[in-house]
Amino acid sequence: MKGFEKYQKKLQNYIDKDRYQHTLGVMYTSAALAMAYHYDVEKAMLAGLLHDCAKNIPHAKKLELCKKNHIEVSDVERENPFLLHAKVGALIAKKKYGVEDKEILHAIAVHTTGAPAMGTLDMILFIADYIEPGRDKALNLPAIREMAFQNLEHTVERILYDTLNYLNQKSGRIDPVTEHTYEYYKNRRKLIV
Ligand code: DGI
Ligand code: FE
Ligand code: FE
Repeated sequence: MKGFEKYQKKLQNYIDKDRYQHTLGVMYTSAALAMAYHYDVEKAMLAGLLHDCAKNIPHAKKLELCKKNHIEVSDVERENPFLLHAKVGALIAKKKYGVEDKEILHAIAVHTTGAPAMGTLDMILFIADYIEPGRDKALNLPAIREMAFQNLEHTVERILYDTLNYLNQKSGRIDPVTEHTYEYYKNRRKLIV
C-alpha cells in the first residue's frame, strides 16, 4: 500500500484526529466490502481514505469553492452546508490529491445523501461510512453490518430508512436527494422480489 502513504500524510494535515481514525475505519471497511463483492480493493480504499477530506473546510469556504467551480448548491445545501463536504470532497480529491478516477470521485460526491442508481463503489462507500468499526450511535448496527455483506442494495435502503427516521425525529432538514434515493431503492426491491 505504498502509494497510499502520501495521501495519508497529506490528509492528516487537513482533518482532525478523530476524523482521521473514522477515515481509516471507512478505508478498511470499504476494502472488506470490495473483497466480498469482487470490486477493485485499492480503488475502494482510496475512496474510503479521501471521502471526508473536505469535512474540516469552513462552511463559507465550501460555498465559495462551489461557486468558483460551478458546483450547483441547492436550497437545502445552502441551509445545511455540511452536506457540501461530499461534493466539495470530490473536487478536492481531484484538484489537491490528483485523483482522476471517475468512480472514486463520484462515490465521494454522493457519500452523504446517496443517489438513485448508484454504482458498486458508490454503495460500498455509502455503507462503509455507516458501519465502520468506530461507529456506535446508529440504530440496528449489528443487523446492518451483517446485511452489508449479503446485499448492497438492501443495505443502502435500510440505512436510508433509518437515516430518514433519525432526521425526522431531530427535525433535521431532509435533502430531497436522500428521500429520492430511499424511494428508488425501496421500489427496486419491490420490482425485483
Ligand atoms: O461525514 P460523516 O459524518 O462521516 O458521514 P456523512 O457524510 O454520511 O454524514 C452523516 C450525517 O449526514 C448524518 O448525521 C445524517 C446526515 N444526513 C444524511 N442525509 C441527510 C443528512 N442531513 C440532512 N440535514 N439532510 C439529509 O438529507
Ligand atoms: Fe461524510
Ligand atoms: Fe465519513
